[in-house]
Amino acid sequence: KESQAEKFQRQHMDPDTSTITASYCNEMMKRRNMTVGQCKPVNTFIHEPLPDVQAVCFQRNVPCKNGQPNCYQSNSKMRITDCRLKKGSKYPKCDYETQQLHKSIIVACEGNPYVPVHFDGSV
Ligand code: PAP
Repeated sequence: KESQAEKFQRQHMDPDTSTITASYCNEMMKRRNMTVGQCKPVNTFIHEPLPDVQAVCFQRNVPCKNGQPNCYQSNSKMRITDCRLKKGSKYPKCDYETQQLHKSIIVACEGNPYVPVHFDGSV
């Protein structure tokens, strides 16, 4: 079974893509199985090395959107791509807007080893 850490990597990690095209989100949301059963409405991919993202669990502790205390904000801005379902897009035709950003990320961490399990947002 897929662990929470593996699920985070499937949903949010894409370190090696340098050129983000307009169809990036449509392709990646499908390839990473986020268009199965329903179109996941919003999702962010992170284009930085895995160790750099894992290190965020030991950076600045901030409150999570759901009020839990296990969220951390990256010291540095990271290259990310936000995928947002377009208005009027209806399953199974999941049509996403692709937006490249350079922002500080906030992740929730759990476990031993203490690793990212949820993407809480970017600031
Ligand atoms: P996403 O939030 O990163 O998009 P999602 O599929 O919602 O992915 O999974 C987030 C997981 O992080 C959830 O666990 P599960 O996969 O076993 O359902 C969720 O419980 C977990 N999690 C841990 N801490 C938090 C937190 N502070 N806020 C939200 N989710 C958290």
